[in-house]
Amino acid sequence: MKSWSSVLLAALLTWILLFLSLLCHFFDLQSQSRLIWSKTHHLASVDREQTRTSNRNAGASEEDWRRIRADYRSRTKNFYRRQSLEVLQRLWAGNLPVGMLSPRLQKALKVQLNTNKYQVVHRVPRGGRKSRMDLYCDMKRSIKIRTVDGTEEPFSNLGWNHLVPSQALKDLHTSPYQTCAVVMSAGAILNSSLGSEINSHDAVLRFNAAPTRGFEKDVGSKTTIRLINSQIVSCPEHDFISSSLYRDVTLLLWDPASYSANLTQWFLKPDFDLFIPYMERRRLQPEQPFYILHPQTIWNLWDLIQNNTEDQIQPNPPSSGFIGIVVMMSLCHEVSVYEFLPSLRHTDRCHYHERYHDVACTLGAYHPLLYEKLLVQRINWGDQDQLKTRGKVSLRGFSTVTCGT
Ligand code: NCC
Repeated sequence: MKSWSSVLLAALLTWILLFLSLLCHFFDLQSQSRLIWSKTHHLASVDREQTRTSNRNAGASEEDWRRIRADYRSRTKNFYRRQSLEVLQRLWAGNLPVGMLSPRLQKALKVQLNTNKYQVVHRVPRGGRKSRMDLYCDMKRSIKIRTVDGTEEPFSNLGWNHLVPSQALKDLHTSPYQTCAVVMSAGAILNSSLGSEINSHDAVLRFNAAPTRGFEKDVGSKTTIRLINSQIVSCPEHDFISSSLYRDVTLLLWDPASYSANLTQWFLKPDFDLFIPYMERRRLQPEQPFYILHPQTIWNLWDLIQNNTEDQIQPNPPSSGFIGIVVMMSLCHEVSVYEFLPSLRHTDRCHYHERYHDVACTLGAYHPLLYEKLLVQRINWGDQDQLKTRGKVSLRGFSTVTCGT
């Protein structure tokens, strides 16, 4: 009797699951079909145009065919540009409700909202209407850029107070740098000719595996600090040990712990194993300034973004871009940020140094990148023309900001 009722219960559960998955599939198809419809519509119109052009060009020469192909390419590219121009204009103006995004991006953002890998304790979104100056003061008050200094468990027990550089990151340079540049790896920096302007700054921060060789005209050649995520030191394809990208610069490495984890829990279970490569590098090259960001700083920045955003943001760490901007605001008097807020050169090409296209690199899916950008837009002191034509945001360093108590 007991076994019959178990069989019945199992059958009932299977039916419910089947019904639910069909339902999900149906809704998924609906949003997908909207996207597919718009894409098909676009391709059909490109195709119709192409047929018309082909008919017109029957018997065309090889030269004509080259021109036709170039024309086709540019029309396909324009489709992306037209679609994202409105998003871009709203980003420049600091007014971008998530409902504006394409179904594909909205879906990615929602998926990322549903998984809470880092057990982030969600706060109620508080909204984003603080004045620019209040935002600066909020940032200055609440952000602490800390690095692992070997004084806390488990690192104190492992002798890390002798392993980490004896000079703190903020003391590497005797006083704050006057002007600093933060150079995003975005594809849109190609053809910018910003290289010499970037080189003119006292310190330049770059990210991960973004190269300068071969791209000097657009991104410059000076690198003072390289901010790297833990994939760089742990994934063999980045060749961390021998690549010249990671030599002769200050390295700042980060990896997210769970939101409320202590350092021992993080040490035992990092996202990617950063500790062994770090110890090895410190042993082999003790003269290179090399720091690990304290994971509390990462979530400190996440809290700041969430506390100043009306939507609930992805419960994942901020992108290296945002982390790097804030690090430089704590080390410099003035900070110029290039191609974080996309310029008119915007493109769905992910990086300037790779032929890989994905709009999520610019607007985010895993990282709360869109909200980071909206926040940076709100603290920009530069003018709209610099933003649109050069992709340049001008920020003040915290040491230049005077706030009440
Ligand atoms: O791509 P990534 O970032 O190295 O870029 C550095 C920062 O530049 C800003 N960016 C980049 C591209 C773009 N089109 N627009 C932008 O605004 C972002 O702020 C970004 O943070 C990262 O944040 O560390 C990230 O790293 C890569 C990857 O791990 C490294 O490049 C090493 O290969 C991540 N990609 C993957 O994991 C596949 C990316 O999500 C975030």
